[in-house]
Amino acid sequence: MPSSPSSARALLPQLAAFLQQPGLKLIAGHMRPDGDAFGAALGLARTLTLQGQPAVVAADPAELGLVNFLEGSEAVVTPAEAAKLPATAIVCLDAGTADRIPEPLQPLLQRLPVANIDHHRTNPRFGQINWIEPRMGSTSEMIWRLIRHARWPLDRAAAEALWVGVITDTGRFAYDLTTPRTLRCGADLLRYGVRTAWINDRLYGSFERKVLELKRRAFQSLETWADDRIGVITLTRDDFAAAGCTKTEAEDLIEIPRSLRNSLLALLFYQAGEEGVTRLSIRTREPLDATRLALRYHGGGHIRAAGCTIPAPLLEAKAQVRKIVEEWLRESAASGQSPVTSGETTSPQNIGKGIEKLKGGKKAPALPS
Ligand SMILES: [Mn+2]
Repeated sequence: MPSSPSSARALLPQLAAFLQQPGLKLIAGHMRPDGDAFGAALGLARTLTLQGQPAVVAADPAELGLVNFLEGSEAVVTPAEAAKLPATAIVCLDAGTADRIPEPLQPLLQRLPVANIDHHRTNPRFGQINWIEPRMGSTSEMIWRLIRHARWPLDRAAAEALWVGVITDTGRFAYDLTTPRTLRCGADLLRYGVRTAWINDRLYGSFERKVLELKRRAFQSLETWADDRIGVITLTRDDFAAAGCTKTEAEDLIEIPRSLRNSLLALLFYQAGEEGVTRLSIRTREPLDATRLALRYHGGGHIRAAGCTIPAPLLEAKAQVRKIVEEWLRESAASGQSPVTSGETTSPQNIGKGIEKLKGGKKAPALPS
C-alpha cells in the first residue's frame, strides 16, 4: 500500500530510515537512463556505500551513453544480473511509471519494498514510500536534499554524479524549475571538487564524429508545421545505422527543433529497435502541455518535456500526430487561450476545465525526464 504522507517533511525521515535498514539496496533509474536518472542513482549508491551500506546500481552499461564517464559507471550491474542478487529493497529513481524500470527488475517491484523517488507529475506512486515532487527540477536535487537531511557523506564522485543530474535536467540551471535551492544544491556540490568545465565539455562541448553525423542528419530532416510553430525532426533506423550512433549517444537532438524561434512545440520522431512502432520525444513552450500528447499514447513526462511510443510505423505515426497537434493549435488560436492542457476531450466545457488546470499547472516542470 502506498504510504499516505506526501510532503518532504514527513517523507525524508521515513526514506532515510528505509535506506538505513540493513541489507543490499538495488538502485535503479529508468531504462535508457539519462543524466538525471543515472546521476541520482550513482549519487545515492555512493553516499550509502560511504557509510558501509551495501548498494548496487542496476543499469545496462551499453545504455549509459554520454554519462558513462562518471566515477562508479564501471561498477554498475546489468539489470538481469541485479535481479539475481539477494537484495532487500529497491529504490526507483526518476522513473515516471513502474514499467520504465528495466524489465528484469520489474518482478522485484512485487516482492521487495520499493522506495519511489521522482519528479514526474504523471508518477502513479507505485512504491511503498513515494516521494514525488513535480516542482523539483531533477531527481538528483531530491537525492541531494535527502543526503543533506540525513547528514550523509558526500565525496567528489557522489557530487559529480548529482551535479550531472542537476545540470542535465535543468538545462545547466536555466529551465523554469531552477530555484534558489537548485543553485544552493549546485553550490554545495561544488565544495567537493566537482570538475565543472571538464564535465561540461564531456556533456556539451565535445562529440565523437558519429554524433555530429547524426546531428547533421537530424538538421537535414528538419520540417516545420503550422507556420513554423511546430519544429519536427525525424531519424530513421537507416540514419542511426549510417551514422553508427544511437540516440542515447546524442541526447540533446530535440534541441534542434526546439530552437526554432516562436515555435510552441518540438517533436523528434525516431525508429528504435522495435518493428512497426515509432518513438516520439516532445518539448513544449507555455502554455502547451507535453504530457497531453504523450498520455494519449500511454507515455508520460513533464509539462514541458514528455515522450511516448506510437504503435504505428514512422510515416503513419507522423501523420497521426500532425493531425492532433495542428488541431490543437487551431483550437488554441480560436479560443485565444490554449486548450492544450491535460484533459480527455476538447468540448467547450472541457476546454474551460483545461484552462483552469493549465493555470494551476503553469509552474510545473520544464525538464527532460
Ligand atoms: Mn529527471
